[in-house]
Amino acid sequence: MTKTPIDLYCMGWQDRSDRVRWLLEEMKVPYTNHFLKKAAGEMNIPEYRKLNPMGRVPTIVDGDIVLSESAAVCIYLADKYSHGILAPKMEHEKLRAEYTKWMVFSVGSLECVIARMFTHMRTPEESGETLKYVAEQSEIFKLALNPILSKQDYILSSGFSAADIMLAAVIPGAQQFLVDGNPPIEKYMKRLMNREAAIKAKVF
Ligand SMILES: N[C@@H](CCC(=O)N[C@@H](CS)C(=O)NCC(=O)O)C(=O)O
Repeated sequence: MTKTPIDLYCMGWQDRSDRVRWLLEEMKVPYTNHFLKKAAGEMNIPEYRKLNPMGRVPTIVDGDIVLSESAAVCIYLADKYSHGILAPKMEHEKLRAEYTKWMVFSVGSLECVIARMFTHMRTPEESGETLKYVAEQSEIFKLALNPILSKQDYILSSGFSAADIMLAAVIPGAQQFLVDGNPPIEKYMKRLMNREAAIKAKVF
């Protein structure tokens, strides 16, 4: 357990810092939120740029460790503080491999498709193309997610892990394509949204 709280730099409760905060709450690791106001230029000040040269959030400071990229932050924190509970250890090779896949999938496959809905919606034509693309990709994501979530409560057979935090924090961005009318993911999301730590972290 840390002696000094981890510093978590974010813009609000529901930016990509949400998953980090949720994980910290699950592990009961003390942390301090630092809310940066983008409009006031607080992500551009040299002190913050030293922590994250891109001026983005989330970034954490944990002693000597300064880390950004939400998936990397969650991998690091779960390995360091969950004692193998929220992140399978390497000695459980198969589980660890699966876990790593889902941690990377959540941002590398899922979130980068969902993010198009924030950046590629400038005209009605572009919006139509983007929504079609996200809908098609969502069908592909369901091929991977649905069979697993139809037979077990969490993405790993071993139970709840940081991979569920990453997935559940990202999935609502494609609510209408992945969740609505799709019982395996609908039930999964309900299960996760009601966790005490998720509520405390104000993820949803
Ligand atoms: N891949 C990064 C994305 C980080 C990111 O783009 N964060 C957004 C907030 S959710 C941000 O800082 N936006 C401010 C900006 O782009 O100026 C992660 O997962 O942490």
